[in-house]
Amino acid sequence: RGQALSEVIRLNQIGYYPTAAKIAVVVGTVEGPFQLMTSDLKKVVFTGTLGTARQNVISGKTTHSADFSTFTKAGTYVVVIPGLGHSYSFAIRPNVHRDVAIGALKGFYYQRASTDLPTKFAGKWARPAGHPDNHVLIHPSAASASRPEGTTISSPLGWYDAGDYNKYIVNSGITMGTLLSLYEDFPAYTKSLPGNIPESQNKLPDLLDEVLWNLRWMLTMQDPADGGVYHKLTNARFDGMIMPDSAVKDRYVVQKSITATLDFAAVMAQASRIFKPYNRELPGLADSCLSAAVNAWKWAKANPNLAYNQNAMNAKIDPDVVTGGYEDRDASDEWIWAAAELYVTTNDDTYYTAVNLFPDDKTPLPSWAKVRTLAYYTLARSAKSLTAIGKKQLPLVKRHLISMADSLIRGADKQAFQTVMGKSAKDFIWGSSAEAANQGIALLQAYRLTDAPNRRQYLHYALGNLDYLLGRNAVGYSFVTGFGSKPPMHPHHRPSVADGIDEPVPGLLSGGTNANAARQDKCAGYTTTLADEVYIDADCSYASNEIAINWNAPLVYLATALEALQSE
Ligand code: 9MR
Repeated sequence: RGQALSEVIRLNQIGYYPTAAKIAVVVGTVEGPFQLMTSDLKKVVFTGTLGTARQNVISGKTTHSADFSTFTKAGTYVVVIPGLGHSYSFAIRPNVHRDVAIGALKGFYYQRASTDLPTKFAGKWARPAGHPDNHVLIHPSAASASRPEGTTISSPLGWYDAGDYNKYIVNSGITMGTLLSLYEDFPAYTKSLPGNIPESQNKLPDLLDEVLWNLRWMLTMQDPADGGVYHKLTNARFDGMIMPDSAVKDRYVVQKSITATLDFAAVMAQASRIFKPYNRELPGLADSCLSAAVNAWKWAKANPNLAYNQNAMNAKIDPDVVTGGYEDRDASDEWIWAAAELYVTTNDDTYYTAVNLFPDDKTPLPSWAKVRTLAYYTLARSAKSLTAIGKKQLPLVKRHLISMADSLIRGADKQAFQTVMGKSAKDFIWGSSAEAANQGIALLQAYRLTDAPNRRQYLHYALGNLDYLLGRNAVGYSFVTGFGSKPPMHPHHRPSVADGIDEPVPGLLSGGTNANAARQDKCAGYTTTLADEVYIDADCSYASNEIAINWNAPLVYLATALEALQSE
């Protein structure tokens, strides 16, 4: 029929569940009929009419939706707009996001430090080990009586944070919290997720094996002398675009910080209750995690004002460290998260009452710097096992979850792509893809843990944000490497750039559209300043096209949770 590919038809490039909503969006002023055809363009299987115009409040552009939700037959299809062309092909079938869920989890394997990735598990992205991290220097900022400047510690394993090779405790915090919560929320489904990792044959679920790789590193970042946790393990400056085994500069642990120590306490407390049933496989681990958490909490109480301030540190101390800062002057939310995790794991009310868990009626969307709401997820999820004091305030916790979910879905139907993501230009920050994924998680928490009248809408819009990530968005990319017809091919990710293989390492979520990216990374090639369109698939674009563990984790959560819930 002479139809050409039209990139203005935006949809989930992976596909749709048979019984769920199925929406494509056309950017432009086209009206009239649309068709669903088999992907060979031979047969029309469904005809509909494009929806009424929606106005994109960010760009001013007009969009129309093609809603084929009532069509449920499994197969591979394209959306066709007569006169305009056809979309990328996509599937309608059960389990349609399972490969994305598995792939995004596998993304963590590719980020492993201190180990080679053999072909058996890494395919063509096999590579030798980098960063043994067994002789890590105590940076002068971290020097203490038992660990003076210039001495070394061993701090191997862990995941590389992002496109760079450093390991940051703060960012590991929310990443681990998200993956551990996925396990707590969907244990049965999660146990069935195959990792194809070296540990796949052992008795642990692969998700927990992957988490263990980073947990074991985190444990080494605590100073046994006082319980404080070093803010990060890092080079003094970023490496060039080289492979891990070529990146051999000195590694340091820098000063302890309040945010790193509290995030560590939260993760260790949560890990302790999750690994407890695996004491036979991992003797003593759960106990070690709990004492690590308790010691970190004690250090935090004694050092509440030790924020990490890289410029101030560099002004006083050499060598200067200029890698990722993860600076956060406000630790009030880290206190709340750590207190909640310690309380739930120990049932000790003193943690619950140690800080004001509900300082105001806000429920901030989780990010590396804002972890308060992770506490509410944990309290709501643990409802049945809370002590009296926690049970009493459960209605308040649920009100927080519902008010967040309601404010997320408010007006989403009018949004140009009918997604919660992108209602406002404020969504398009550094790592906006994780905003979309974390909005999805917030909606799923309110869906699962409350009986809100809108809860089915929460589920609907959580799936809508996965559609966003996989292509129904203002730039037409699927933001996950290796998934979809138009994924990032040039992420800011050192192994993907340096390995000589055309395809980037798969299963990694690009940070995505970022209104301020051009000013932040000064990469050449940005063509627009429209907030929802500032994205380039270029490896110099670390502000719009890097990958990071705290972005991948909510993708793993969202894709896995939606798979687990697909029949609801
Ligand atoms: O994700 C971080 C983002 O919120 C910040 O705005 C940005 C600038 O400070 O840093 C991002 O984190 C980067 C980290 O500092 C170093 N590793 C790569 C991370 C992703 O770009």
